[in-house]
Amino acid sequence: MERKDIDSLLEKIEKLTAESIRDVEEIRVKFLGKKGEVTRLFEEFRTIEPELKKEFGKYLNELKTKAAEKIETLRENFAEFVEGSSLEDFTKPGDNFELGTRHPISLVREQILDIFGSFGYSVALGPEIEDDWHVFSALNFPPEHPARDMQDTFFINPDSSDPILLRTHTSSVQVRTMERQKPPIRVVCPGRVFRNEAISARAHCIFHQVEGLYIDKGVSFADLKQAILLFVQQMFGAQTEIRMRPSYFPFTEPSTEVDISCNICGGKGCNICKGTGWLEIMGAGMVDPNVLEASGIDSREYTGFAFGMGIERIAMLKWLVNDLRHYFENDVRFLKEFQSVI
Ligand code: 2NL
Repeated sequence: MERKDIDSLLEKIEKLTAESIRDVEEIRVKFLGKKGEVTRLFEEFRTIEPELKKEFGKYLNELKTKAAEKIETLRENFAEFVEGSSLEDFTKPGDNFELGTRHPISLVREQILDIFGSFGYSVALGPEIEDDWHVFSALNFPPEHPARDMQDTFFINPDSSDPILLRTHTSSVQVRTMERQKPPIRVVCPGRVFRNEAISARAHCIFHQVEGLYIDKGVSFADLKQAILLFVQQMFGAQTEIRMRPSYFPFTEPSTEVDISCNICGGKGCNICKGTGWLEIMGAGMVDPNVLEASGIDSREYTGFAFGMGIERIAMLKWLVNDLRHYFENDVRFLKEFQSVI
């Protein structure tokens, strides 16, 4: 072996071109394979005189490195044909792609809106940033009501005499509907609401609500009761019963807290219903005449009912979610639980 053998082989390799990944593979075998030309020189190296070994060894190693680099460069031209490509092998199964899932809050919201939609209610939306009138005053909150306090409500401009705040319920949207539209009114108002609360498994400073409002001549508490019964039977199953307990809200009179029969234990008592057989799901009542009048509706001519529910709570009962924070953390392990629900 002489140096020029190595030089001419290197020159030959440097000039190589390839048309396809198969050419590259052939080149690799031809030069670096077991019986390749570079490999053969390495075998000849054993027979070389000892005093020349050092010099030739270095030279040969350089040849091998350069040849490998050249082949790698050729291969890169076809890189997209090598890895994960169907062009390489048409019989390969297709790539898996993951479908997204709908968030449980969206699923429940759509279901609630669909049910009330089938009763003839339309959907109304409104701003999350509101004024005092639409969130409190028009809803018959007295001036000193604790909800008006900074402790409970997020104010954008705490020092202003004309407060701007984050709505604490979507009733503000219903007030705007009443101001704009003459009865009969049938609306459901979904949306985010904000309360100044410490975050825990049971409370969050942001949550989602659906409120509903029905105003017409002669609307009675019996209508409220029937609307809610039909709603819960579609939402939680036809066997579901309701119970109404007296309650208080500034904007309704009379007011009630609505419970459904516990569909986990069938009413016998379990740890979900804390042994009572009943689960609280919403608040409701007959719209206070002051609220109708504040929005320009004649309370001698019209009556109405309203209700409000937290979507997180409904979703918790439906799917036994035990911590509110799951809804806000977007942990895919939680979200994937709802893949089959869509
Ligand atoms: C609850 C209770 C409720 C309403 C919301 C309402 C709206 C207007 C007039 C009168 Cl414009 N009432 N909304 C009535 C009763 C209860 O919500 O527990 N929500 C999560």
